[in-house]
Amino acid sequence: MTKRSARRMTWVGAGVLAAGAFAGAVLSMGATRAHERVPVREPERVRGVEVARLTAAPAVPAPITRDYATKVVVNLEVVEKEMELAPGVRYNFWTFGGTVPGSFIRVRQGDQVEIHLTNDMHDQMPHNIDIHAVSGPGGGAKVSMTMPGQTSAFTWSAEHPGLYVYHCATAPVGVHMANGMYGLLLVEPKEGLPAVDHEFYVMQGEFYTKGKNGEPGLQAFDYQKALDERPEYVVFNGAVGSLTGEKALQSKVGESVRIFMGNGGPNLVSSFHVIGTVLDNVYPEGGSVEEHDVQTTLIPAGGAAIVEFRPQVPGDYVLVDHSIFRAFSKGALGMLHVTGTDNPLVYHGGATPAAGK
Ligand SMILES: [Cu+2]
Repeated sequence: MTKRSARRMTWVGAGVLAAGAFAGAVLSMGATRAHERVPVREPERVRGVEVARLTAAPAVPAPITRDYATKVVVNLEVVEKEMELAPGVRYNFWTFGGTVPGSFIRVRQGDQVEIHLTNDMHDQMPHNIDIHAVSGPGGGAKVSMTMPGQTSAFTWSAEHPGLYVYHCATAPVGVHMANGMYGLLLVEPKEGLPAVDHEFYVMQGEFYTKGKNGEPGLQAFDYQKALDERPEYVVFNGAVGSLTGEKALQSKVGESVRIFMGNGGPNLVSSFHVIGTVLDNVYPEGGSVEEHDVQTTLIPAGGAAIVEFRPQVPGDYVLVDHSIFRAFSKGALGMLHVTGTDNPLVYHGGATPAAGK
């Protein structure tokens, strides 16, 4: 088995491994019945407790080094706040943790996750959370309905590894999501993800404003444009320019880069592409199967992908939704600025010196 396929096997997990195997294996207490076509999952015994360290995009919490399951307490606060959507354009965002996208949450497969959702006392609306990694009705939505000034809690077992979207699911759900209420939660496989030099958090979402793209001032939400799926803005990390100029992602030539890429929608799917490189590894839809040598990966609304690559020459690599008018006219554009020495054998301008001789 090659190193790469070995890595894939660990991430694929027992359930898919067993796809062709016979069903009906004997269950040992507390174990997962890996031989079932559809795995029978048993919650793990956990020990200890820790509070999750959350991060705002594009930062990602450090990889988990624990080799056992624990109880993880996640303290997440919903805040309605006015912020900049584009230069000169303001918007009243509804957020998880004060940012769009919401705080990045990182847990380990097997962990018991206790979500404490607080709704800021100055907020106007009730809010809740639906986490796509949760096994249970509504993904936690019903039991986390929280009025302003209140806190709710619920607990779930992180059984499936992968990268998951969470979002508000308070009616009207589309409005809460269109105002920025989404984020990513990573359930690391027990073996952890392979080490890389940089991990970044990027999430796409679109905004439906009364005023046309670029119209300055505080902009109200436009329900009809949302129904028609005609956004004025399609952005990464909550604003036009959130990943350009001084806010560009940074790496060096030869370093490996992993992007946890989500799509909050609420309507559009993303054709995610990095101009100037080929994606070495992609976990499509944030799941357990690994693909290689990918140019553009499709990320559904309410979905995610993990992508990895290693820039070989310096320069600016451009993250886009390759539905390209969104990138160059509506905001779905970010930069990875790569420094280091040129590598003319990989790429250079002009003809090959020996050519034509
Ligand atoms: Cu909400």
